[in-house]
Parts: sequence; structure tokens; C-alpha cells
Amino acid sequence: MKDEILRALRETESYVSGQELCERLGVSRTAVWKNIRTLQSEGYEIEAVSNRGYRLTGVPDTIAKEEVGSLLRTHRMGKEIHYFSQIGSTNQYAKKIAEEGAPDGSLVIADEQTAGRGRSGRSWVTPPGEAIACSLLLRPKLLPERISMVTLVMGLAVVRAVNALYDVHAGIKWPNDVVIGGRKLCGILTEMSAEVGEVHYIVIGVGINANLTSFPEEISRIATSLKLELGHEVNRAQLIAQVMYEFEGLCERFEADGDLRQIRDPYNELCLNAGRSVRVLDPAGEYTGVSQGINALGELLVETDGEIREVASGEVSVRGIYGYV
Ligand code: BT5
Repeated sequence: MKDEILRALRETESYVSGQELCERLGVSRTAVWKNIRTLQSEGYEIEAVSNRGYRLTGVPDTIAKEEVGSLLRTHRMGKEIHYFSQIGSTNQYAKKIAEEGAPDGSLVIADEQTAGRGRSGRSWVTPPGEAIACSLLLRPKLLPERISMVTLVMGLAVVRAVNALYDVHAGIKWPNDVVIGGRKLCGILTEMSAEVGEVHYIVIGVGINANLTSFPEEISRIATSLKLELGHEVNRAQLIAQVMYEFEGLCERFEADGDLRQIRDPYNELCLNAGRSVRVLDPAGEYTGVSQGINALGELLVETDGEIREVASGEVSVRGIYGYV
């Protein structure tokens, strides 16, 4: 109910009467008052004036359930929210609740991860209070071989959200890194449970360096944060809500076609590899070429010696000729 109260308070700049809240939520005045008190104890500044009602004057920097829930503008993504101040890995937890029957659209959010994971067993740094770590559980009606494309869809959603909210130019390093100024802002890890011909569920994990100001030595040269790029903090809950909003629209188009035919052009416009020289670290032999962006299956097209090769994600890494992008 707290997220409903916050949503109502956010809708107006002036006061919302206690009566209005009672009617809207179908609860007693005492219940409203108790929830307002709890919100205040959690750091929300809510003015209470007799005969006028309640007014929201300040929000804490939190990505807890109520805050994100009150900002969401989606129907499907974030249908259920599970929040933790600390967790091992949100992807791990999302897989656990998926096995237990959690619904499509469930979103797991954590303020800190102690065992955040990247691809191929690599680790992901998520210090408390500064980063965004979230995992979305979906049960799409798609074939397992189509699922790797969802990572590209999420990459595009994050870039769009970041560019819509802030004065920066984020881009995508194919397949799954969101980059600003040549440095990594966000990583995406999609995991799946499936059998031949059928997907049980997928978990899309998103880690965004929102307000970090420093990184461990080993990644300090490749990582950046929104705070470092902008010079000020960003509202993490608002960013999560915007990512979910962008993702919901893009994912609908992806699921309708089962491929990226509708998303390919917007992706390529924001794909930093497109039109650039890339080095393809193929286990069968490295080569360089000029990338032409992705095709409708999400493969990176690389022109080398007059021939166009289709590079599938997962099999190979792609690097810029002079550096990470
Ligand atoms: C990724 O892997 O980029 C996927 C990261 C996914 C993280 C999210 S957070 C929520 C959810 N729960 C999880 O446990 N995971 C997901 P990969 O492409 O393999 O990149 C990993 C590499 O990025 C590491 O080996 C480091 O070099 C670098 N790295 C680690 N932490 C970073 C950070 N915070 N910012 C930028 N780079 C980082």
C-alpha cells in the first residue's frame, strides 16, 4: 500500500486529503496515517496539515520496493518487486524464485551484491548505496535459440533510458555493454532455464554504475558511472523505472517477431561498433574487419576481405582496434 500512497502523493504538487487516500486505497484513515508514519521513518518527507492533507516534499535515495513501485509506468515489468538491502546476486535469487513459481515480470532489486556475477564466471562489482543491481524474470513464449537476443534488447533499453534522463551520450558495445566515453557503465547477464524447444524462464540481470565514484584497481580504467560523467548524483529508482518502461515497449516488439527486425535500426544507431574497425577474438582464429552493426538475429556483421561474416554473441569477443570499444 505504501507504493500506492507515494504514487498518489507524486501525482500532485499540492496536498492530497486523507479522505481521498482512504477512498482510493479502500482503507481506513488510521491505516493511511500508519503508512505515512512508516514512510516518514524511512526517510520520506511528508508534510501533514490538518484540513488539507498530505504533501510529499522530499524522497530518500532508495531503490526499495515502494519507491520503485510508485515510479513504474509498466504493465508487465516489475509486476512483483523483491527488494534486498544486501544479497549475493539478484540473478541467483531471481532463478530461485522462478523455480518456486514466481510470475513473469517479477523484478529483484538489491542495494548491494556480495557475489555479483558477470558472464563466464566473471565477477560484477556492486557496492552498497551507489549502484543499481536488478534482475527481471520473464517466461517468454520463444524458442531457446532466440533468447540471446533479449540481452541486446535490454542493452538498447538501458541506453535509451540513460540518454532520455541525463545529458550524456551512452552507446552499446555489442552485445551487452552500455558505454559512455569508452568506459563501461552497465553490464547485462541473461540466464535461461530451458529444454529442447521450450523456455521455462529467463532472468535478465542489469548492473548499472549509477553513483559510484571509485572502482577497484583492476577495472578503474574501463569503468565509469553516471555520477562521474555528470558531476552529480542520479535518482536510481527513477532510472530503474525508466529502464523497465523502455524495455517493456521494445520487448513486446521482439516477442511479436521472435527476432530484432523492428529493433535492429535503433540498435545500430546506438551501437558504437557500427562503422568501426573491430578485432574479433574467434577461438578458431582472430581477425579484424569493419563492423556494419547487427542483423535481425542480433549477430554482428563484420566485413573482412570483401566478405561479410556474421558473428554470434557468446562464441567470440569483439574489441576495438585500439582499446575496449
Ligand atoms: C557483464 O559481464 O557485464 C554482466 C554483468 C551483469 C551484472 C548484473 S548486476 C545484477 C545481476 N546480478 C548478477 O549477479 N549479475 C547481474 P561481463 O561482460 O562478463 O563483464 C564482467 C567484467 O566487467 C568483469 O570481469 C570486470 O572486468 C568488469 N566489471 C566488473 N564490475 C564492473 C562494474 N561495476 N563496472 C564496470 N565494469 C565492471
